Amino acid sequence: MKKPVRVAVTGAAGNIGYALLFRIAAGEMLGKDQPVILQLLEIPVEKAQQALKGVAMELDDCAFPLLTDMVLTDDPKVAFKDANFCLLVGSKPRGPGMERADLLKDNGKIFIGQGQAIDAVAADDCQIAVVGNPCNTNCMIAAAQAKRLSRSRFTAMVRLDQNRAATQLAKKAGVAVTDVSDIYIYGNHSPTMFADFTHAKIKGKPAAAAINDEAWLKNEFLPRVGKRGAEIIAARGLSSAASAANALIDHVRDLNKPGAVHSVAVESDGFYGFAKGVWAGVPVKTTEPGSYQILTGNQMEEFAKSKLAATNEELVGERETVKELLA
Ligand code: NAX
Repeated sequence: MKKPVRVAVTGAAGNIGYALLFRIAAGEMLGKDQPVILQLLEIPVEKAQQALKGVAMELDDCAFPLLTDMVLTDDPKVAFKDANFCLLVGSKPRGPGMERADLLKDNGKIFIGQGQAIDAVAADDCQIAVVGNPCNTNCMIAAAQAKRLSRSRFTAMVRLDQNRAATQLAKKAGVAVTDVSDIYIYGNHSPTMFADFTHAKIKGKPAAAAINDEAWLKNEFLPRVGKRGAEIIAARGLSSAASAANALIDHVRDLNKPGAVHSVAVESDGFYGFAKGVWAGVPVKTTEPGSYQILTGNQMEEFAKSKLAATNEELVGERETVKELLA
């Protein structure tokens, strides 16, 4: 039996947490032979702590063979202690009348404290994945606190957008989702993201040729993927939770599978024209567990370049809004 790894999850009593923890404990993220210790963080509010206890009782009631222990806490330093994975899901939802800038600043503060705690107490090999929105900018804020850990270990999730894009292309072409490949997300996890259909393939051939409907790709596919979160909220009355949890499982699993090529938001060194230092979605190839090579070889046409410039502009604007949180 392998030694257990420690997986810290924030916002563990929330909607995504409820769809995520059981799959981690079942071995779907790190493998069916990898025991895990779940270290669960919730806010220091009675209702949230009670809900967390309820989730832990249900985890107990599953008798998962791989779940060797659980820690429930409201203290980030306890949650992140020796953690090999820190999955930062928890953040505040946008309240009534709240401006996006206020949300950015409010949630940003959470990620300063969590970034500091992770850098102080997490395991040396820790991998940090940020889901709480605005996830690219929150990831940048947390990573700014890293002194001991490498900033390359801080990633934000755009995998849900990749999965959404793959399904939309498959439906339009009338093929199985497994026939779609090479569809990657660039930029922000927001409606400005660019789901790069220009390099996507269907049954190994260019997707644009297989679909043969440029207007649909530009004017329907892109907005549908970009605004899918809002479409789910309108239909369900709640934001995407199971599909977000599933995407996080994919994100972490593929970051630990050498050879996997997938979309991840990582620190820009100027790739594809993104401003240096923002966290932008890009295709990466996992080299060894937790490490990756950024794939910079895709030639972009003018249309794609304009989309990349727009999503970069939004990321730069978000960085400007939170600049006092980056010091
Ligand atoms: P919920 O509101 O159901 O749960 C969030 C939980 O986080 C709550 O239980 C809350 O008490 C807790 N929390 C808040 N601040 C915390 C803190 N400082 N430390 C620990 N816990 C804290 O939201 P849920 O539906 O689970 O979504 C969580 C986050 O994921 C949101 O920010 C949401 O916008 C974001 N999403 C990101 C996606 C992505 O693709 N990157 C897609 C899905 C989702 O919209």
